[in-house]
Amino acid sequence: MTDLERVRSALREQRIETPSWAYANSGTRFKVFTQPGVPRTAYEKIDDAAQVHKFTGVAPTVALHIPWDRVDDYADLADHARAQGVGLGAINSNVFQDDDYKLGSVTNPDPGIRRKAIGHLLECVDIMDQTGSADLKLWFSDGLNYPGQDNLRARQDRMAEALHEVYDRLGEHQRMLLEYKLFEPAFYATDVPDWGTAYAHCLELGPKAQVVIDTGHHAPGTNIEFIVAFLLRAGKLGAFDFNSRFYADDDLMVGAADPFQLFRIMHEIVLGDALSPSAGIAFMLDQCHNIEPKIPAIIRSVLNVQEATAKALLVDTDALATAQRDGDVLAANAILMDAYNTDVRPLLAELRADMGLDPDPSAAYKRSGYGERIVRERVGGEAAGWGA
Ligand code: AOS
Ligand code: ZN
Ligand code: ZN
Repeated sequence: MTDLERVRSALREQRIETPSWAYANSGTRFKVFTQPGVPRTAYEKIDDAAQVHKFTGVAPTVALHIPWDRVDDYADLADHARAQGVGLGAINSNVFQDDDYKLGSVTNPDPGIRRKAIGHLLECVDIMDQTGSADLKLWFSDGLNYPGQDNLRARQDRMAEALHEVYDRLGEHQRMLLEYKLFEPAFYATDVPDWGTAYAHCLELGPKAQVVIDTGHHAPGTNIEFIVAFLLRAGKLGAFDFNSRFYADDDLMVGAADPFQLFRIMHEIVLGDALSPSAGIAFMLDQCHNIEPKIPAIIRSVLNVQEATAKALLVDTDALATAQRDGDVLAANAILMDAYNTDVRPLLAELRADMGLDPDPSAAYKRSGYGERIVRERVGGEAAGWGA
């Protein structure tokens, strides 16, 4: 296989999972801007996700969020997805949107509230059994606003206890993906604030527990590709939540704020041989499109991830290893920058044509008329949950 064939086949194999909530209305704490044509049900969110896959060819699964995507019959939802040409992906739990969780969910000082939260997480595993999903994605908003508010160490014990109970419920082919976030909604201390904490809990739990890196969940200036390299080496990187941030957890389209960072992340993925679906890393988007149309924004994000991946695949790794061994700092950096500065759009357009797709997914989606059709046919969209 020539180098270019290797690049093409890796790109053809790439899989990006889109989040159901990115298709619905969302906003900030100040305002949820409703858009005409947004999905009213989980079924319609899947229909929209299917459009993204139809035009990009690399987004065959959609992540669900419980309770936002609660339905009576999850097997039926999975059948619906299959009929649209997509599958159901990770199940995202929600222990942050209930009055009971004001002081925390699984780390709450009240054992009754902890029980309720764990009950929800176990219910999510029941749902996975019905949808055939392999991944339970956990993000906890648990934390403190004021020093002294609760016992930091006791909260770690409660977290570990809850995670253990849920871990023990996982089926043979299911895993737990633990997401960390520096701050928000807690502003003094978060119970899973960073990759180190998530890693330590996952290590204690066992092989079915892995860390999720949400690219918007770090302090400014954090070297995310270092975290990628570290977790990959330890076999503890489970998934990404891709998005862009300028300030905090902005949830903007991935690759919009810092395409170079996305490239550096994908370079570590390529070096770690972790791009192929068989490597088991879930490349998910976690975005909210508050002012831009949703399906085109998700298509844009998928294309941005593809472009960063293509550039990462173009890095001459042999030459890079030689330059690194020789201590040739400038040559090594130039090799990386050469790949980053390559315009990969023609390569991707050609690849899409080979895959029987339109070379320009954004234009093809626009031409399809789907956007106008959903505006005509859907009245009264539901909010994704944030600030709703
Ligand atoms: C929250 O900030 C996180 O990014 C989670 O991934 C969250 O669960 C997701 O955005 C929607 O559920
Ligand atoms: Zn996330
Ligand atoms: Zn987030």
